[in-house]
Amino acid sequence: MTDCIFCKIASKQIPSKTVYEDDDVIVFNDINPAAPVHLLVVPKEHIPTLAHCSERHSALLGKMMLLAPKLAQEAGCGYDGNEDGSAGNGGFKTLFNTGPDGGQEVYHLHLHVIGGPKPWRGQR
Ligand code: DGP
Repeated sequence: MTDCIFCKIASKQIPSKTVYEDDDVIVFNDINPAAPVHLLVVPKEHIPTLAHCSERHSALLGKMMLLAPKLAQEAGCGYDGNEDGSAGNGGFKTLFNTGPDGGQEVYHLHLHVIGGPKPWRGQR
């Protein structure tokens, strides 16, 4: 979409601090980070919101979610809990804001990956 800021970042018309990219997604640092680590996982396809996703987006959404712990680990805020999930340190939030009441500002689907030592600004 010509007027979409994240489409422009994905097509390199606007620069960003990219930390990961493949054929389907680009991941870059949020311009206004809420925490020491604040990544945005963005599909290259223009999809306005999570509410616009359908069955055909299942693999893409799965890829986005599964990238989160890997990228968090690389960024230094992975979760190192035991096999059963207990007794670990570190960790991160994953967040899709959807629509005005969901706090969405950019209408191109994106997954926030937010982490690092607390306290953070905003705690969102
Ligand atoms: P949301 O409220 O979920 O739509 O979050 C949009 C996020 O996108 C917000 O945290 C700031 C970030 N953002 C907006 N414009 C740009 C930009 O041009 N570059 C980068 N890196 N991030 C942006």
